[in-house]
Amino acid sequence: MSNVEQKSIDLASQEVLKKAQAENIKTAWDRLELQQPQCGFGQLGLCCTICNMGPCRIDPFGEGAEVGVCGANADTIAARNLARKIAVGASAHSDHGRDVVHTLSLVAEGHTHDYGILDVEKLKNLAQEFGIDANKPKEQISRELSKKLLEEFGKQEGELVFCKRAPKKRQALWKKLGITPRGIDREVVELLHTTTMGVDNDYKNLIATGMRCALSDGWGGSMIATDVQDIILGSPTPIRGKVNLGVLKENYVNIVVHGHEPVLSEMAVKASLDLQLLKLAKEKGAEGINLAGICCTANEVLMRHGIPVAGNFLQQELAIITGAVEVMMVDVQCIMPALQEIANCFHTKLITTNSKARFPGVTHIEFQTKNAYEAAKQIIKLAIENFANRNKERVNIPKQEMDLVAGFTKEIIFQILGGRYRATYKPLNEAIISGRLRGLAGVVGCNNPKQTHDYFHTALVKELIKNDVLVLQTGCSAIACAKQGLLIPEAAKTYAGRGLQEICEAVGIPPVLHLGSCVDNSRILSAASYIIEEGGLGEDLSDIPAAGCAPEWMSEKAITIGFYFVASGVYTVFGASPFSTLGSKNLTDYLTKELGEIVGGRFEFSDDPIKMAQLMINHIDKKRKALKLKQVMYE
Ligand code: XCC
Ligand code: SF4
Repeated sequence: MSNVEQKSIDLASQEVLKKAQAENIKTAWDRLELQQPQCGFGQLGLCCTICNMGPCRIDPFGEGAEVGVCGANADTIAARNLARKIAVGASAHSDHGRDVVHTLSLVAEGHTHDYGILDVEKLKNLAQEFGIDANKPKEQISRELSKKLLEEFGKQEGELVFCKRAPKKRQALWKKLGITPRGIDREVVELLHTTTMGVDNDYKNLIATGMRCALSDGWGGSMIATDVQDIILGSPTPIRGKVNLGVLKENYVNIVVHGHEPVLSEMAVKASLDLQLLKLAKEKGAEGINLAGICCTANEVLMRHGIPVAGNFLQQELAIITGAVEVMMVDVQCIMPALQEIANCFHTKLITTNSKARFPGVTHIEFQTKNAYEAAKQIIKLAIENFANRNKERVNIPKQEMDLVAGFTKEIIFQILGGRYRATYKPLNEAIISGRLRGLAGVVGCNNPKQTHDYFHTALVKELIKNDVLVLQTGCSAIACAKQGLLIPEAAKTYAGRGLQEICEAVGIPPVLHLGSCVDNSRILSAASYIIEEGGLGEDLSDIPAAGCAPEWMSEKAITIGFYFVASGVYTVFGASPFSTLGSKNLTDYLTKELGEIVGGRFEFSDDPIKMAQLMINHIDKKRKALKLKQVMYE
C-alpha cells in the first residue's frame, strides 16, 4: 500500500503520509505491510498459548490436529482467546474509572486543590442512587460516595448499583441468564480464571461469563468513569471546536495530549493558560501556547473546554511528523510504542506521565493527583524550552481543520429536545414513533490501518443519516466524522434525510451527536434507558429501533464495548475482520445468530461500510415493525 489515497481519505493525513514517505519515516501502514501475511492461525483464533504444553494450533482445513495437547478443540480455544480480550478491555476502562474515583476521594479529603466538585447536581443524583443522604455537605457526600464507588470494584456480594439504571425487563433477563454483573474486579478475575487451562470448555458458557464481565464495564467501570469525571471536571455542554492536524499552529509552542484519562490533561489545559508560562513562551520567540489532543483524551478536553483535536488514533504518529510538536504527553491506552522512534526523528519530546505506561529511556514526569497542576506546568515548561529546537525547515502543518460541535450527554439530550424547563425525552421518542426519525445508531471505535483510514466511519455514517437515523458517536469514530464535516448543524442540510433534517433544524443540532470518549459509551446506555422509561418504544433496550457499530475497530476495548452493547440487547455490527473466531464455526454462529435469541442483541461482521449501514437500517426497520410504528415519514 504505497498509495496515500488508499491509506486514508483524510487530506491532512495524506499530506503528512507523503512527507513521511519522502523522509523515509515508517508509520503503522508501513509496519502493517511488513507483517504480511499476518498469522492465519491467529486470525482464525486457533492458536493457543495458554499453557506450556503448547503453543498449540488447530488445523482449519481438518488435515492436521483437531485438538490441542490438552484436548481443547477449536471452539474452546477460540472462545477462550476472545473471552480474555473481553477481560482486558474491561480492565482498561475500569482501571481508568477507579483512578477517577481516587481523585474524587482526594478532593473530598481536601488532599488536592487542583480539582473540585464542579457538578453538584450530578453528585447528589449519584449519592441518591447509592443510598447516601444528598442533603449533607458536598464534601461529606463525596467522601461517602467515593467509598461506595470503590466498593463497586471489590464488591464480593450483590450486584453493581448501576444495573438499576437498565429497564426492569433487561435486569430480569440478566438475572435469569445469570449475567448480572457483580463486583467489577471479580468479573474480570473470574473470566480470566475460567479461561485458564482446564477450566471452562463450553464456548457458550465462556461467552456468558464474558458478557457478565463486559456488562461490569459498560454498567460499571466505564459508567463510573463518565459520571465521576463529570462531577470533578464538570459535565459537558454543547461546545464548538476544531479538528484535524491543521489545529497545530506554526508560531506557537504545540503540546499534544494523548491517551485516555482526563485528570492530567485537564491540568494541562489550566497550565496552558498560566500567564507566567505564556510570558516565557513569548520570551522564547513563540506567539503563545497551543494545546491539542489525540484519541480519547482529546475528546475529553474537547467536550469540556473546546480544546482542538489534532486527530484520531492513526494520526498520533502523523502529528509528530508535522515537525511542529514540542511535546507529546501521554497517559494510558492506545499510545503506539512506535512514538518513541518517530519522536527521535524530530525535536519532539515524548513524555510519559503514568507509572503504568512507560517507555525505556523516555522522560517520565509522574503525575499524581496531589501534584497535578505542578506536573502539568513542568511539562509545559519543557515544551516551551524545546520550541527553540524546532527545525523550521522540516515543519509541514497541513491546512485542513474543520469545525465541529461536541458535548452531548444524556442530560443535554433531555434539555435540547425538551427545553430547559421541561426536560424530557418525549420529543425524541415521538420523532421515532411518528417516523420522522427512523431510529438511532451508536457508531464508535478506533482506526485500523487494515482499512482506509476514516473511510468506513464516514461512509457508514453518511448512509445512516441519509436514511433518517440519528447517529450518536464517541471515540476516534467521532473524530473521523468530525473531520469530514458531519458534526456541524449545517451537515443536516447536506447529508441528512428530510425527517432528520427537520429535527436538526428545529433544535439546532448536528445530525451526528458527539457524546465523548470511549468510556462515554456508557452515556449511550443511559440515554437508551431513558428512552424506554419515557415510553412508547417498548419495554426493553432490545425493543428500540437502534443499532450499534464499530467500523474500524482495533482495540480489545472495542470487543468489550461490543459485548456490553450486545448483552444489553443491541444489534451490533463490527467492521474490519471479525473477532478472530472464524476458526470455530460454532462460536461464530453463536455470536452472529443464536445470541440474538438469548439476549436480544447479536453481532454481525461486514467489510463494506454501505452494507453495514444497510444491515443496521434493516434491523431498525424490523424493530419499527415489531413495535407497530408508522411508516418512516419520508421514504
Ligand atoms: Fe483507542 Fe479511545 Fe479506539 Fe480510539 S476509539 S483507538 S480505543 S482512543 Ni476508543
Ligand atoms: Fe495447548 Fe491446551 Fe495448553 Fe492451549 S491449554 S496451549 S490447547 S495444551
